[in-house]
Amino acid sequence: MRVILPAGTTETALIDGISAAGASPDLMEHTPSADVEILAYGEPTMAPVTPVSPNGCPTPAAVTRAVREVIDFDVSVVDAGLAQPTGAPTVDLGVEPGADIRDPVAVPDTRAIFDRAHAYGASLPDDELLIGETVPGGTTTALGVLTALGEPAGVSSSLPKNPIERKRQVVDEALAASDASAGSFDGRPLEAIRAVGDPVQATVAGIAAGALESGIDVTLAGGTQMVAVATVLRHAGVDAPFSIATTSFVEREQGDQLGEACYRLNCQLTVTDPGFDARDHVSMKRYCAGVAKEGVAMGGALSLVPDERMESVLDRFETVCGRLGIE
Ligand code: AAM
Repeated sequence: MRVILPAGTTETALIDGISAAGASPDLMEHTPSADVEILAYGEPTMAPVTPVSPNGCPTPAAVTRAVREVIDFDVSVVDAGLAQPTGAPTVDLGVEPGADIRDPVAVPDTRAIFDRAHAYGASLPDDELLIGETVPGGTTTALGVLTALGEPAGVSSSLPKNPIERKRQVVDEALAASDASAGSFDGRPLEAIRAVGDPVQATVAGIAAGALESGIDVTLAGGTQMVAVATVLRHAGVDAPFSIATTSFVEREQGDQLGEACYRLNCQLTVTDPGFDARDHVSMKRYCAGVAKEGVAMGGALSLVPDERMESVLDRFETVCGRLGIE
């Protein structure tokens, strides 16, 4: 099994109060670079920080890494618009950081990114792929693309209390800046990303489309950001079957909306509960309180764990947290 991790940035993350994928706005642009180092090496190497939420909850990369230390899988990181250097090996598809979606153009070269990602996905030798993401602000850009395409699915948040009204306001402004409105990009998914999306969406969608065309089994490992990518794929005319695998934390927040969206998009949904509530561990309690919820392919990685090995993953998560200097 290979996990592909497109990692990138959007200036949308800098909007006040929109994301907890970093301790502060100036640290947020390091989050994806650090996440991929944690996945590759077990701890940050070049990145100056371990990504934590403002209340100290560790990045989902720590969970995905814990799974990897128990059941082992291959990882390929794709630079999908990193704003800071990373010490992890990356695939270079020439992707630049995304602009604030309230600018007239958020991802100038969406079509070229999609095409290069498509060629990469189609070329992979694997039978099965899990494709994840790390892009702070990604649930806001997901709402942008969903709205632009007229898909009513909701979006989650790395914050325990989802700032959904603020996100809607930002998306309304973003659509206005592109002379667009809800649903006006129907059938034109790459133009939707160009206007109000982020470079990670273009990369994930391209890799998935290419891989599916080559007959590879694809699981999109993530929550509502992957619902946005699934919508892009369906609007792009991709009709092959694929799945979404996410965490119980996203499902708890989204309720029936998540399953309904997957049903509309004709994709299978797998939800995994890692059983964090059974442990007396500060970071696990924070996840149970709705901090972070998902990211860095966490839900997809957890879906690979046989029931009898989940306890070992939780033990390992405690070890990874200790290594990162987090409770
Ligand atoms: C990725 N790295 C993270 C993290 N994510 N480190 C700490 N917390 C997270 N939640 P939002 O739109 O609220 O910013 O949520 C999306 C981000 O949260 C993505 O980067 C996702 O991978 C996750």
